[in-house]
Amino acid sequence: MGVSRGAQLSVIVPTFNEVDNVEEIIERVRRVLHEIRWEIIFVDDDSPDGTADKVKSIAMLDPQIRCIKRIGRRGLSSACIEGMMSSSADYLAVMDGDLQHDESLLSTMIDIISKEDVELVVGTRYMEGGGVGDWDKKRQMSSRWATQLSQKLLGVSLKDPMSGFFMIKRHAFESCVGNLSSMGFKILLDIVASAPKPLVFKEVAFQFRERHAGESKLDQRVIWDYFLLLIDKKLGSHIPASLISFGIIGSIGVLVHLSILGFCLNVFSLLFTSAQICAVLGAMFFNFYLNNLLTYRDQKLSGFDFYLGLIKFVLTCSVGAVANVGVASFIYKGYGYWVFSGMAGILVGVVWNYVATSLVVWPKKRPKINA
Ligand SMILES: Nc1nc2c(ncn2[C@@H]2O[C@H](COP(=O)(O)OP(=O)(O)OP(=O)(O)O)[C@@H](O)[C@H]2O)c(=O)[nH]1
Ligand SMILES: [Mg+2]
Repeated sequence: MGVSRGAQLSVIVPTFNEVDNVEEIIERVRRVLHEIRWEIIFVDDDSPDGTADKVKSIAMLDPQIRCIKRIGRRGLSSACIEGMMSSSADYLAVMDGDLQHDESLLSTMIDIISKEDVELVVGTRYMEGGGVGDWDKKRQMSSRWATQLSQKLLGVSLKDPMSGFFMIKRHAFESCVGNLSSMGFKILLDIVASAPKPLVFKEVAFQFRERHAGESKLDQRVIWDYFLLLIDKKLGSHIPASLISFGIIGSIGVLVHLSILGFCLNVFSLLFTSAQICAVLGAMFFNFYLNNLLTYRDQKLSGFDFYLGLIKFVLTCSVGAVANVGVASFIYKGYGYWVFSGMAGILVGVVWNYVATSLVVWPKKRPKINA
C-alpha cells in the first residue's frame, strides 16, 4: 500500500451567507496548521450570496478545500453532520464560518487529541481564559441558563455544551451518529448526549470574537429548536421531534380557540355557532402559522405558497376533525367513558393532522437547482 496522502484533520465549516468570510477563514487556518495534513469542508445551504461558488472557485485550485452544497435544506447541526460524514480523516473539527471561533486553538486541539487519551476537545467560553466577548446581558443569561438546563436534564458535564467549536475523533463521532437528533444549532450537545458511553473529553478556553463579516443567523426559533432537542434526547427519539412540536403548538391552539370563543361570545355577543366557527378558524390559522414558522422552518412557506398552504391546512385538518368526532363517538357508544373517548378522538385527530399536513402542506421538497 502507498503512503497515506489523505487529510488527517477535516475542519467542517457550516455556512449560510458567509461569502466575505471564506477567503479569510482559509488563510487563517492555513497559518495555524503546519504539521498535519488538513482540509476544510464547507457545508453550504445554497446561500443566495454565492458562498458555495466562492468556495468552489478556490477548491478548483486547492485540493485542501472542499464544498458540500445542500439544496432545499437548512440547519446548522445537520450541515455539520453531513460534513463530518463525508470525511475519512482521523480527526474532525467543527468551527463557525464567521471567524468568531479562535482558529489558533485548532493546533492546540490537534496536539491534545493526537497525543492524549481523549476523544473530544471542546473550545470553552466558560472557564478561566475564555469569554463571550461583547454579548449583552440577555444573551449571556440565556446561554448560561441553557447550559445549566442541559447539564441537569441530560447529565452533560461539559462546561460549555452550547459551544460550536470542538474537535472529535472520527470513530467517536461515528459511534454516536445513529442516535443524533440532527436538529437546530447545538451539534456538540447532540453528540455528547447521543454517545453510547460518555466521551472522554478535555476543554480549552477561548474568547468568542466578534463576527468578521456578514450577519448572524441566530433568531428566537433557536430557543424552540433547543427545547425540541432536549425533549428528543429525553424521549430517546421514540417520537419524532416534529410531532412533539406539532402537538405542543396544537395544545396552545386549544387555549387560543377557547380565548377567541370567549371573546366572541362575551365581547361581540355572537351566537354560539358563529363564535365557534370564528374560534375554529382562528385556532387553525394560529396552528398553521406557528407550525410553518417552527415545526417546518426548513420548508417554510412564504408569499403565494403561504396562502395556498393555509387553505390545504384548513381542508386537511377538517378531515382530522371529522375523524376525531367519529372515533370518539364510536368509542363512547361502545364503552361510555367520555374522557377516554374524547382523548382517543383527540389522539386520532392529532396523528391524522400531523401525518396528512406533513404530506400535503409541507411535503419534502424536490430540490430546485439554481446553478
Ligand atoms: N449550512 C448552514 N450553516 C448555517 C445555518 N445557519 C447558520 N449557519 C452557519 O453556522 C455558523 C454559526 O451561525 P451564526 O449565525 O454565526 O450563529 P452564532 O455564532 O451562534 O451567533 P452570532 O454570535 O450572532 O453570530 C455560521 O458559520 C453560519 O453561517 C444553516 O441553516 N445552514
Ligand atoms: Mg456567529
